[in-house]
Amino acid sequence: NQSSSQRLRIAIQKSGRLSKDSQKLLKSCGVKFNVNEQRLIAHADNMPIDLLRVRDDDIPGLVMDGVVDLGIIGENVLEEEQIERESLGKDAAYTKLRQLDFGACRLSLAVPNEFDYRDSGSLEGLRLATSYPNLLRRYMQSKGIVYKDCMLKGSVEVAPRAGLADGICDLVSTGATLEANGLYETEVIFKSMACIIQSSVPQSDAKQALIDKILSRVNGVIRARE
Ligand code: PRT
Ligand code: ZN
Repeated sequence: NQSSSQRLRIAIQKSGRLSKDSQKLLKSCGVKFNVNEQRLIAHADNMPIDLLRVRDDDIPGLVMDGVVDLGIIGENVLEEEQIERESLGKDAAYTKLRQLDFGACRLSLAVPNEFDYRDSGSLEGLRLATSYPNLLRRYMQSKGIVYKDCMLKGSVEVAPRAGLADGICDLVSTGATLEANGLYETEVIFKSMACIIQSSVPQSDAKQALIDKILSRVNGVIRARE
């Protein structure tokens, strides 16, 4: 059919925190390509590989639906999409080939500096702003804490000051954003790195051989950088 390709399809973030490192990794593996900022697809010159440049949020679903063969994505976004799909009874299968050496961050609970926080029980009945409602729900359920959601795709860190929420659950790397917004981190609920994942759809021998070659080169590149 038209949408299944002989060429290996790899989804990477178009622009954002993972895009440069994703491109650099593939180039270090010997995949030669030039990205045109206007274009969705970049064709490799020296291997039967097409790069699909998309929003990071779309990558797990593209892999789980078998639309692309491989994806490079943050474990936070991957896990969030997996829980979401499982709760809707949608296909959520994939294989994690390996964790990568970039994209480190953590999903944490944070509250205003003046909040008297003892443990996660201090959040009982309160409202929490987040872009990761599924990861937050799984964590709070494991602690037996009932809370209220405030779903925000952006500006999560300003929600308490704006009176929209009592606390937040957001990604943190240096902690500078929390500090700038008068918040402090109370609990890490998920630690994340970028990873490379493969679709669970069976591959032709030729495509699987190419995936194995890419993966062994990724292993070599990361070992050399350690
Ligand atoms: O446009 P698109 O949807 O593709 O991109 P996006 O805006 O959704 O994602 P992007 O590019 O911001 O992040 C992509 C991925 O990078 C995330 O899903 C994480 O896996 C990873 N990552 C690593 C981070 C951070 N570090 C990070 N610090 N993603 C976001 N942040 C943000 C965080 O949300 C907060 O606003 O940076 C701020 C906190 O940083 P510090 O250093 O101040 O603590
Ligand atoms: Zn995104």
